[in-house]
Amino acid sequence: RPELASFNWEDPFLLEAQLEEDERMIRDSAYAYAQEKLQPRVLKAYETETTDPEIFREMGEMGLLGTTIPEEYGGLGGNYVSYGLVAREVERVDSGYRSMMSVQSSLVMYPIYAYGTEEQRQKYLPKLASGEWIGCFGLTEPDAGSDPGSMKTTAKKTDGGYVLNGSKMWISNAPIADVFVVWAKSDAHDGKIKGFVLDKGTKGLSAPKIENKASLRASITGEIVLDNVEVSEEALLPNVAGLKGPFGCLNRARYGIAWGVMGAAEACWHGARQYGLDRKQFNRPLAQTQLFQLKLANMQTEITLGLQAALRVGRLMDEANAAPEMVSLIKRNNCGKALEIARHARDMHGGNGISLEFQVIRHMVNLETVNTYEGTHDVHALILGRAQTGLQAFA
Ligand code: TGC
Ligand code: FAD
Repeated sequence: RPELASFNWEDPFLLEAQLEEDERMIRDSAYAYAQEKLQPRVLKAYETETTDPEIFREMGEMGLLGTTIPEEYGGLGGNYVSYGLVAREVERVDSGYRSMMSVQSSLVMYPIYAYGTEEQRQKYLPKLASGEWIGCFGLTEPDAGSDPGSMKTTAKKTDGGYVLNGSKMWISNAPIADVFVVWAKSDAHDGKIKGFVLDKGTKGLSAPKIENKASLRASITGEIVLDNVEVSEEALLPNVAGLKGPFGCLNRARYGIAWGVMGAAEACWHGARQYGLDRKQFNRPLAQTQLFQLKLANMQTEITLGLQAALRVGRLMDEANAAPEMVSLIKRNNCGKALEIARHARDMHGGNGISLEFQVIRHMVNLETVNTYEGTHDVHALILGRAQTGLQAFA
């Protein structure tokens, strides 16, 4: 009879043992950076709704931007499992910080790398990898959120370039961005959606900040206004057309989110467990009550399953064998479960749970955004519904 293995409550399925040495090293440096540099400033950033651009420089120095981009362009040349592990550690502190990082890596560096010219790669990627430049990704519009195919932003062909008109809404990093990846319908490409890379300071391009967010307050969000913005042919991302351009980026960012939210959920779970051990009511620790333990068991179960699923999809991505629907499944499940876990953790902290000092309400409110952006919980259900019935339920 084999020896009975011991149970590690924090890592029930021994995820740690399923990682390679280099993956653990990248994870460890992300953990150290997030705990030492981000955790001490998150409360103030959240309270005052401010984003410190210096964070991009720090992340760049730590190699946390462009984890999967080849080293020749300043990236780390790591795999998708490493990228997921970084997202988990950063979001263990705050979803807003992970958002800053994943927009830069998956939504700005990736399209320039995958769809851009060699000149565009050389011009933008090293500075984005070092954090010297900050990037943003403009797909959503005031009247085109879940349905980006109905966007109104246009690119009209001129002699030697294009004129862009339109507006984008809810764009992470936009007010402090140096580089804008913007998607528009191009008359020179049969009205198909094309990507453009714009530089800050281009005439007619502005990015006003959206104030008073109750969620994701440590990550700055803005609009992008394009008022007769003239660009040369060099701004066009030539190697993709149609919605599959932005979706190719979203597949990667959504995958990272599936790992990231598990970090936020772990922070809430560990916080609730410790609170229950420390706090006594009715002459015993809260953690000694059946209801409290039931909630902890549910958290442990969902996080363990969610992380294992994210690792599985990461391994398939690294084999170039992951379907977008797999990403929808884990993005939807892990966001929904993390939000539920954060809400329970908030409740388990009682009155203290509404104080920002105890972290859980910040995670809870942040996760409302994460459950909505990059495809809402319900939109991913419709993607999965379509995949198994063959029937399109969007429109
Ligand atoms: P549909 O007909 O399904 O597809 C149109 C074309 O796109 C291709 N495609 C994909 N390609 C690669 N990966 C995917 N995941 C793809 N999904 C679709 C598809 O093959 C087709 O190609 P082609 O060549 O045949 O034209 O398009 P639809 O208009 O019916 O789409 C419906 C729906 C709901 C699936 C889609 O529009 C959707 O996913 N909506 C959600 C929108 C969204 O996720 N927006 C995210 C904005 S960015 C953001 O939120 C960043 S926050 C980041 C942060 O701060 O961390
Ligand atoms: P809507 O599409 O109007 O959806 C509203 C509700 O209707 C949702 O519950 C949705 O599930 C439901 N719904 C929609 N269609 C259907 C349907 N067919 N059937 C059933 N239910 C449906 N976008 C970017 O391009 N770049 C960014 O960097 C970015 N950052 C963001 C940062 C923050 C803080 C936030 C809040 C959003 C960000 N977004 C960004 C936008 C985000 O992707 C959109 O908010 C999201 O895709 C949803 O679009 P919407 O807000 O227009 O909601």
